[in-house]
Amino acid sequence: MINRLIVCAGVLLPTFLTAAELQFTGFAEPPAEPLSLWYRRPAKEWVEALPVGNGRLGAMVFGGVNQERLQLNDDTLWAGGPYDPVNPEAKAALPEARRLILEGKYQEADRLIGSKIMAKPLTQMPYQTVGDLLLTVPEIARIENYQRELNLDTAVAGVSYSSQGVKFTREVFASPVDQVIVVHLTADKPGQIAFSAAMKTPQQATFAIEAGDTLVMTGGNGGSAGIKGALRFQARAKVMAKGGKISTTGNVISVAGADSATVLIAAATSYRSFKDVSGDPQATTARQIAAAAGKSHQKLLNTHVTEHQRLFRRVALDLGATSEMKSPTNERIENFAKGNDPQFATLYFQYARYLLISSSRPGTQPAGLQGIWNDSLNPPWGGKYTININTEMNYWPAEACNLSECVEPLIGMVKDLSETGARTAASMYGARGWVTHHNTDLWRATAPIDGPSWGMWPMGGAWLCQHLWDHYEFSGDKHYLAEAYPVMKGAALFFLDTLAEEPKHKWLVTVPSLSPENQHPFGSAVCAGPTMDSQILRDLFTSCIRASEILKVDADLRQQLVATSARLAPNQIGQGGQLQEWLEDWDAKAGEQQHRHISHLYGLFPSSQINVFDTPALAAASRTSLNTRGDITTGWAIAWRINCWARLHDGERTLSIIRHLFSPSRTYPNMFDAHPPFQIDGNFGGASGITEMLLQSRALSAGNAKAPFEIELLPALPRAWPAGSVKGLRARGGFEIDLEWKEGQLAGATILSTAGSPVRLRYGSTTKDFSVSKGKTIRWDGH
Ligand code: FUC
Repeated sequence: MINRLIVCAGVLLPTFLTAAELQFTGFAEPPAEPLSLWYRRPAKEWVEALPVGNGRLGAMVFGGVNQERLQLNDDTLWAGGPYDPVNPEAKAALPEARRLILEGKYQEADRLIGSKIMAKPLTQMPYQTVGDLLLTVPEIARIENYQRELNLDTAVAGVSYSSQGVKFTREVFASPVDQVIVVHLTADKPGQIAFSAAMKTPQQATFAIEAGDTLVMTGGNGGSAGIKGALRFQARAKVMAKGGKISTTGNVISVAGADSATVLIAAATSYRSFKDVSGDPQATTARQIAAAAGKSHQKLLNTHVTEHQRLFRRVALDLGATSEMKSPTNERIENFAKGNDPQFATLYFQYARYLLISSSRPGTQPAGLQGIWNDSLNPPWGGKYTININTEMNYWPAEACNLSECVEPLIGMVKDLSETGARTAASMYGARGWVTHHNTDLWRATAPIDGPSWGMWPMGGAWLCQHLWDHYEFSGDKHYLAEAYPVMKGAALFFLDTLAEEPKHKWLVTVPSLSPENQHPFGSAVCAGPTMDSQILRDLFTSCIRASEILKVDADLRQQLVATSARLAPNQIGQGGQLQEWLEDWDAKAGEQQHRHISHLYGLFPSSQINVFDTPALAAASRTSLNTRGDITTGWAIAWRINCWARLHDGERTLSIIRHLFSPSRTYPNMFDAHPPFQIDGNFGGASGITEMLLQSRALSAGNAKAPFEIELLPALPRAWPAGSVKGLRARGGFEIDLEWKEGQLAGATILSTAGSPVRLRYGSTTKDFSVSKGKTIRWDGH
């Protein structure tokens, strides 16, 4: 009997079977909640473990039987301390760098930028792990019906199995309300819970036990690239048991013979802001643990679930379901491309919403390259904020997927950057306003890093400002706009002071800059006026113009922005029919024809300044560029292409690219996106792409009082999703949309106005204008 079941498991789970696991028997059923990730084996690799988080604190849950590993993160534990990396030689060297570029001497310019303009140090500070909490369970010989799951609807990770007639369960969640991670262990027979708890870390730290039941790890962060560590941190784990006995040996706490047990975990650093590290992690963690310990496990769970569902349940998606949804998640990833599993796309979409809720909440740091989940002191690319695409992509689904609050940490970071970036604008460029280049970190460093081909790009802040404007367009909240406008205006002022006239057409261009991170044919990436920069500036100036009108301020500046906008380099179509990536038609001669970045397609997505209705020739040129670039690339770059093809209304091509993303080479067993390595942007970009297939919204040209916004329904629905529904998506202009479709056609849409703006609805070639007051709904069937 047992052998037969083992063979059965072996067939289904070839990737996880090892000799040590031959003791797993039985066959767990899928969880009742369809929005769950689940597995029949514990995680071995980190990318098999399941993430929980409350925006600030994160844990990766491995679900081991003889040892549970919780790998812990605090989103303010980074290396280093407050610093300003601007190169003091940069300002004097910039005029020469500009001159060399405008004369076409790119390699000379590159060398000068490399030696005099790049930041010191040349790299920023990495995001780091707190360490692990390990719960070691006495050896269990035989495991039946093992199951490990992450319920996206409750934000609880669970493990369950039976051994020798006892059923064990483990539950882990990170409460945004109580600011602790809670681990709850139970058995269905009394006196069965036994384990030893210990902590470990690669950080410099000491360990102690307080009050006989609390592990305390106290440490300081390390330095990096010559910047000294300035943070102190503490992690605490309080062990509580019902029945049984708690004892300690060295720095280990053991529980024996208990009916159930709860472990409360808190972590904090002394970070208060990018310029203040005077916090008291000892007081914070002690207070959080004491407060949580005064509540029952059930109470902690209930408030956690209620707060999670307040955000998570705003959107419901149904793309159809097949029997494939009954398989464990790792098998669904293996089979997606060749099977028919539309519910997996729903799961991927909702997982991204779960990940954003869990990694970016009001008051926390924004989600970085790995969200908040990282087990290393030196993760890939420092686990930082790469703002030439990756951080922006993290927030692409936020507004449309009804998670506006989750954008708050990003807005907070942009405000910080407007402060540090003002220093960089003044001391590096002698300019007003503020600037950031292609990366930033916890300390809000803004000078160009890594090397001229990556860092010499002054547009990071300007692109991020688009998220500030989006936050207004989706909400219509003028009070918020009044706060955001000075930051947007500061970004614009920098360019008014630094744009240069290029000699050929007299257009105003950024210089030095580059088209992220693509080398042009002349031995460098540095250049003047790459297409993306002009597109971003057109959006930045337009949003500043609109905001100043709405707020009735800065009439003179507005005129200047209108005049400068008109002199920006236009989008151009090259000899090959492609959208030109640069000022000159260099595309066909650029070294990497299939480069992962598609920066010049910023205009198509996330911007809508190129679209199939108003600029059909540019949309066609974008299609040519996309075809040259190809579909198969890194995780995030696949996700960008998905959004672009949805904007081009090609549902079949969009789904075919989704199949590349939802495959084992780009989706790890825990559904984290694989660049590879793990980078969370692909998760968010993928969810945004699914949204764009169902709904797109854009502002129409200013002054269209009858319909300042257009919402397009089902613009890129593939044949494989013939029937379905979505509830709760949001659109620009302040709308919340439910829609249903059958046999590939719109069945009906309900549009709630939350800002009282008129709107044009579009389905296929049919459009209809509506005026609707705030709080009222429109029902439309597309005719
Ligand atoms: C950009 C990309 C890389 C990677 C890094 C974090 O530099 O070009 O592919 O995603 O960011």
